[in-house]
Amino acid sequence: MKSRFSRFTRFAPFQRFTQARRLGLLGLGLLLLFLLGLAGKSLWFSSAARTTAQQDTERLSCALPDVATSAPHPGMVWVQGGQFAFGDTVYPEEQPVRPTTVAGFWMDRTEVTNDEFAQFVAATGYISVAERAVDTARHPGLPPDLQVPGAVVFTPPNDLQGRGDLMQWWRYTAGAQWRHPGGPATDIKGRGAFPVVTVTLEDAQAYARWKGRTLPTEAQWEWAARAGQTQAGQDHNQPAQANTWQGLFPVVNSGDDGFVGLAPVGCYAPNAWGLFDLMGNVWELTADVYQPHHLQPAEALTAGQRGSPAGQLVIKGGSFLCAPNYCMRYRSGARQPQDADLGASHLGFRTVLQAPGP
Ligand SMILES: [Ca+2]
Repeated sequence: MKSRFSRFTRFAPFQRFTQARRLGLLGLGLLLLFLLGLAGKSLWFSSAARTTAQQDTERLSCALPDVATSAPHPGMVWVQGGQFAFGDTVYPEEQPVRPTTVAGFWMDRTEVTNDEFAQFVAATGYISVAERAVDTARHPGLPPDLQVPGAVVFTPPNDLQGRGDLMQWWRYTAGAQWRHPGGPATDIKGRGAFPVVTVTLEDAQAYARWKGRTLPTEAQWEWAARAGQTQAGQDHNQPAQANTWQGLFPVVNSGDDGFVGLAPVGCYAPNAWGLFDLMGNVWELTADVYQPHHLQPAEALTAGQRGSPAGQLVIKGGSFLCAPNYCMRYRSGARQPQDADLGASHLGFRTVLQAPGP
């Protein structure tokens, strides 16, 4: 199928999720899928009904610790510098693991929320990438339906034909943008505390500049998520304190962690350094251009150094869609490429600030 995705290999790296085969999980997943098929669609309807019920009662905000207004940078956490083993060994792109040193920096304690992004838009009149006509000069030959403004939206499949074709659950949706993250029929009313999604690199950088900040590098993000652990490996299990997917992706999500879809920021316990939701909820943009392996940090190019917000970036942390049977990327060392100018309903960001520590 010719699409914006296949033409630009968009989301093609998702195919690598099947490398879970190495871990013996794929066979187990297929067996479960077969058993689910035997159980018929009643299971699916049951899941859908549960989803609806949970959405009716979902929390729209979670209490965060008070921000000390006397603090140098309210809402940000000081991340001390240190040296750590950058990378992991679960998927090939996380390797090689390299000793890496990161200087101290400030980091948003949560993902940037709809309310925060709305303040930025109100102050600047900013129009996000998903609201603009697609740059066909950058993407020549796109079919007309992919030239309209929009973003990629997760849509649970009604009829799953294996998991080889991720287009079964990702749809380019005209009119999807940060105010309508699921498409024109959706909105963010009452969801100001949810992470802003469908934002691109350009959007995130514009917000960060407005705040006098930047996006984290991959090494900064991973070090912050490690929270003092110098080696990967302590966080290989599906985290209890994160919004991920419980069940068989992409058809059954029990929502045992309290949320089937996105969660407001700060609903789970922070890590040891006071940072919320680094794992799960939404993938987070970094400033680093994606390479399919770990370069030395000195070799890494940021999008700014690259000179244009094109190509693919490293995103980190996994999302509410990460499940053990499909995407074990709710780990500090996990990484994934993301088209820099394509928003998605599971993609957000947070900012960092280079400034003296407390
Ligand atoms: Ca969840």
